[in-house]
Amino acid sequence: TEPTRNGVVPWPLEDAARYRERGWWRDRPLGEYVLDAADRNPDKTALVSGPLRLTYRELVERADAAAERILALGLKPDDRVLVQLPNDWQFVVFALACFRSGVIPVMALPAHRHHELTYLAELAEVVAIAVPDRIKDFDHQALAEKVAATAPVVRWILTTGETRAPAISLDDLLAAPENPGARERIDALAPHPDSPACFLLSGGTTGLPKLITRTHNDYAYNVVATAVVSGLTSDTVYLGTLPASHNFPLACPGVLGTLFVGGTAVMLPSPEPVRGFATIAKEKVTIASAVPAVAQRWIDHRREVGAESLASLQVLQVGGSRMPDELAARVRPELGATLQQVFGMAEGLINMTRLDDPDDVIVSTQGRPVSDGDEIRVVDADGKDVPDGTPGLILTRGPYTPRGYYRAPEHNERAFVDGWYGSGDVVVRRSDGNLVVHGREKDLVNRGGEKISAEEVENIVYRLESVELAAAVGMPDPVLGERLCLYVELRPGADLDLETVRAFMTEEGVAAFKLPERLEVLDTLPLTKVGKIDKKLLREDVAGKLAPAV
Ligand code: J2J
Repeated sequence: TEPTRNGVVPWPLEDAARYRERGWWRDRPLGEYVLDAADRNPDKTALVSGPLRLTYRELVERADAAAERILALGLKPDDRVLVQLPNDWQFVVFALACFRSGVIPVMALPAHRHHELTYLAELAEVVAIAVPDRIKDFDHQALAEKVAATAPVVRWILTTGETRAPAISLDDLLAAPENPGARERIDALAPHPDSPACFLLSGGTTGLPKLITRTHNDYAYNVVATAVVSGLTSDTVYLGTLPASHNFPLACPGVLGTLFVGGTAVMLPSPEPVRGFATIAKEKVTIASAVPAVAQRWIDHRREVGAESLASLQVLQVGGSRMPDELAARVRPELGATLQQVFGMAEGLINMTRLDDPDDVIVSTQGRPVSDGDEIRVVDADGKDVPDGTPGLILTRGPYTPRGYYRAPEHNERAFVDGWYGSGDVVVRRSDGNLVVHGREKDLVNRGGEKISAEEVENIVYRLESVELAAAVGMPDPVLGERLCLYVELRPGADLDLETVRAFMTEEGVAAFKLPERLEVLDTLPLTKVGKIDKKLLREDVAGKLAPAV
């Protein structure tokens, strides 16, 4: 193997050689694919966001001008920037400027607060933070200032909208250039295709999320392979409503896939159906992606408003958490679109149902890998392969599945075995190759697609003096699939209620989606034979309490 390049755990040389030979790695940085699309059709609309529409020419001119401006500011190729931008044009132009200049965006979520951002800023040693001025009544610029104060490497805060000194206006950095001529100069800086294009956050199980380095080579192939399977063409109009820093809307095929093929990407900050449907009708959206809870809301909304507004929608991609078969069966009849189930992970592997699969596959499986280069094993607890039809843990490796997390050698030893990444998902492989997700053996709660690490929540809750023992578990929820329930055992004489826990976690700067939604106080938490808290029992306990009384 080669030495690590900027935190990337390298693929073994023979695998890398095969990936190149097969044409999966094309040794081109991400930005070039978008420039190609722009050269083919410069006047086509590339990006729509609220009132703003950018053609391909305008998009790449802005991105290259922005690349020059951020370099002039003092950022250098391979520097990391923490990006916490909502789904708006600035996200896309800034990401593209980073890909062009070799500056590496670290993809944080708008929901993150100082607990998450401080950690990410320090781990990735970011030199800048890009935030909106505010979202609703939350002041993101103040948040960025707070993070910068504790992370000494941060030199710049870049803010959209109303910018207060010392922050710098991101809107100015991303503005249309007066003299569009940056392209050749930026071309000359083309990042090495094996260097990181961006850092994604793992929906991991450890105390704090791991960072996933995605190289230009691997990520471009992720985009290209999924764009083929999702049938993207230059006629595609893609609606991005999930937070664009998630792998799914960003690159599976998402916004990047759309821009690679010369389609139109439409950004919406929320999947709320009234505006969502109006946007689909106005822009003649052909494909959108959603988590199951959003698909459910759209189906409910469509019952109220009729079908007209969705006439253009051909494909609805759904993934992030397990879609119940009953819900999957309603997509085609009620929304008039082909359902594409997506079982993916920011760590790489993407499975998708094919658009022309039989109904049975589309409705009751989570699809199969998008690339011939994806290798999959399904194994038992001892790591032995199980036959098709038998549930087991999925292991995977391939041309767009990195071989390790950023700066996490110890964790990598457990999560990657001989290059095989174990996501902790329990799946059944059918004889036709399609996977069905049965459950998981990892300690996280999947709240409608947002992943919550139980350990992360517990670590914070242990800071409460009243808490002797804590266990965060998932409880079933009809809409989100799961929500977070916190079990605690208290110190003698102490008491605690849910509001106190939530207020404390908010004070600690934890993203709101990680706050427990139910608290159970027990005299003693049940332990397993080896003395660990018996979470299986707790999950059953809360599920029993929630089940409707017969
Ligand atoms: C069951 N569980 C699923 C599905 C993901 C596309 C789609 C999703 C993600 C994503 C992504 C699931 N049914 N259809 O990155 O590009 C759970 C699994 C998996 C974890 C990964 C993409 N689709 N999951 O959700 O990195 O447990 O990526 O291991 O956030 O989500 O989470 P994440």
